Amino acid sequence: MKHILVMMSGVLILGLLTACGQAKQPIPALAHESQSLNSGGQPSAAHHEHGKHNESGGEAVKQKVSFGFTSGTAHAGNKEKLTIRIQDEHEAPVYQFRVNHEKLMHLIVVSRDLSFFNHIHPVYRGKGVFDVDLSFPAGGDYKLFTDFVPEGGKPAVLSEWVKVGGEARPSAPLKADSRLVTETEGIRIDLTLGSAKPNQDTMLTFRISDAKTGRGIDNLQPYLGTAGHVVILSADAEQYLHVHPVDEKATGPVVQFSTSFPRAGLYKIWGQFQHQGKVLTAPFTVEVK
Ligand SMILES: [Cu+2]
Repeated sequence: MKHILVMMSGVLILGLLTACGQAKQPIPALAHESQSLNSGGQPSAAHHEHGKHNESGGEAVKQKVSFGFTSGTAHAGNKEKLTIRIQDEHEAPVYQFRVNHEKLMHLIVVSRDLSFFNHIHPVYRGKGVFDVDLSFPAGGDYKLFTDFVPEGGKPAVLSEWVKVGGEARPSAPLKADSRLVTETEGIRIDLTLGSAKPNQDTMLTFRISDAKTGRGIDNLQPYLGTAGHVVILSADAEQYLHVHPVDEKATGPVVQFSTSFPRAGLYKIWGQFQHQGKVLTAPFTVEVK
């Protein structure tokens, strides 16, 4: 249980941080502040992976995120402006971020039942503050994950739950797909999972084809600088993985990702690819035994 609490902290142990030693500035309080709890040098629940490469180690520096809505409280169906503030352990802003897959920050938004998924890119306004317009389909709890690389530091994923007002939708309990196939924009995407055992390398193989003809699509475009992106969340949204292809220059019909699931249970997987200017998002639910 303690382990899980540590993972819920939404704070990563990170490498060297260039913003250290910056003068403290008064920071307006924002809602949903994620406090740092993690100090044990444990790998966090969040992993950012490139092929089989895992980032870890380095000098421990804590960072935290605060999320706030300009409207005060977000409401379903409205266009909301979300402000994201990244601070170091002394509550000084983190000033510099590295471009990672063409963006300074990636934001993943999911509903509690993981039926809703959004991957967007906040704009950097300086002094550790990003903002982005977004909207929520229904009232309820949503988890926000910011994915970024502080200059001179390690890739970070900080997350927090936020409440959204408005009528809630009945939540759909997650269950493993009987067939790992989905269709979007006239494109069929099949997923084949290698033997998925907790903490063992597993290959995710996506095959992208024309839904009508079955012909393999071999002219995928790079999406954010690589052949595809995969985001994986455990059913409780505590385990977050962002994986990039083994061959970042692949153009289809097959794109492979290597990862490992941290423990047994249900996971939702979103594969994202780009074809003819359109981003294809393919959701799957799998069970790791
Ligand atoms: Cu992104």
